[in-house]
Amino acid sequence: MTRLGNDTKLREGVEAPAYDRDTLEEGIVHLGFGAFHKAHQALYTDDALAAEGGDWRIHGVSLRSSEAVDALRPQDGLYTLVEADATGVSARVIGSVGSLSSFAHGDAERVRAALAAPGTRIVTLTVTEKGYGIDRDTGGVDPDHPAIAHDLAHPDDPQGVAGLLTLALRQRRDAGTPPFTILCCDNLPENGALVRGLILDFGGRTAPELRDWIAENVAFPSSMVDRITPAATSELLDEVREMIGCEDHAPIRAERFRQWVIEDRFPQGRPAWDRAGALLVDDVAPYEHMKLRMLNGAHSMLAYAGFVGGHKYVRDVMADGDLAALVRRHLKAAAATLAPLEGVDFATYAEDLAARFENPHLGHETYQIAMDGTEKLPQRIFAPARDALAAGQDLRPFAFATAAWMRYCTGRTEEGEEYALRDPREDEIRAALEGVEDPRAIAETLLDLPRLVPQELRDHVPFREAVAECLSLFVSAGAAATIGQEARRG
Ligand code: CS2
Repeated sequence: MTRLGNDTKLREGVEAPAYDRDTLEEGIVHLGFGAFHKAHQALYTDDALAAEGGDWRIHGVSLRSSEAVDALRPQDGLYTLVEADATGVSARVIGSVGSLSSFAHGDAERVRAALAAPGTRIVTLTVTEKGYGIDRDTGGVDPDHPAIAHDLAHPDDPQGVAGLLTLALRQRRDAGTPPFTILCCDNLPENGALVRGLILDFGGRTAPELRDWIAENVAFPSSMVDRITPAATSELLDEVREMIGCEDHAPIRAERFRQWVIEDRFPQGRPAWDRAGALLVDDVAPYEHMKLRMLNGAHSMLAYAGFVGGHKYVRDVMADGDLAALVRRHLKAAAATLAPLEGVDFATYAEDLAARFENPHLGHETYQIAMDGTEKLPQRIFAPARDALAAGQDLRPFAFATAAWMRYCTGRTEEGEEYALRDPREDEIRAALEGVEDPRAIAETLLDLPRLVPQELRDHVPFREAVAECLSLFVSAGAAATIGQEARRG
């Protein structure tokens, strides 16, 4: 069977790019090319190109692994996006991606050239929370982060996001080329400002005269991104072959729902993302808080409680009545910490989220969401918990979520099987818990890990007590009994 590419004929009914790909140049470099980008920003860009054209095709860059890029190169950048909701699935082929580079596998020069090219007017980023190397306490660089440490020592031969962007901005300034706009698409609060702080600090350390120029000339709009995108599986390849009538080695499957709220600040222009359904606004922060605290907060809670409770997929969690009730409880508690947002009813948003989590056509693994907890919990669980504490609201749902994470951190299933925590601080967590058996002591140890739980929460005895109580029950009675008891508590 032929492989997907410029000249393949697709099965009837499969939507294909509705524009002439060859006539449109590239204008975006995307760092962190992978599943989420393919299911989200590349799709919005595909729709924007169909609506309005423009030289906005994407140069996809994978920073570390080369898998995603290797699979797509022989397909002229074309891949299938399968979209699934409760009513079923449909397939479309996305054409917005043009060139592809694998930074760590021979393409470093190419990536640098693309970042310096005048035609590149936007750099989008999905490098995950841990990819940046931000010290969340200072807002600047974390000098111990491997990529930051490397790039501070070798600013002319960078490997990480901060180093690469700073070098490219320096080259552009020296060449008189206007800077690109940097658009962060990771699940971080006020993500534009966060990345700006990182780059300004990095720039200040490596090229002080550049710092002011960046501060004055580079735009860092924030954005809230949303689309549930499970990691691709090998079954997807078979399914897609059937659906489109040819081989595709790089398909991706996501829920049908999608949302993108973008701060409209693009001095060098942007694709017609608004015509693709994105919401362009002045202030993204309220949307970010809603999504991070409600969707992602509930996701993390259900991932830890679900994983230790033996549920492989999010949809299985939602089929467990007790845990589904706790998901709804969590959504409500998270919503209570939010300032009102015009045009959005948080109760409706919560019900829609529960329905999305129930999606029977999506195999979203709890273990996937459980990854990188120390990078995710601060904005998903601890920030709303701190606000709930300040407002005198119930802290119990946040304490339960924290305890579920701690139970996960013990690294062993109820059947005694060991698993990797898949957290950048995994070694530190394991070392801290070495020989600590008593659940109360485990709770104390993890609550007091440096740079994790905000001081106000650590100082709040009832919060500590609730976490320790939930964790003790997880350890002594097991996940099912703990979840059942917690659900009855309401
Ligand atoms: C999830 C997110 O893996 C995770 O941590 O919570 O990837 C989530 O699926 C997306 O943010 C949905 O937009």
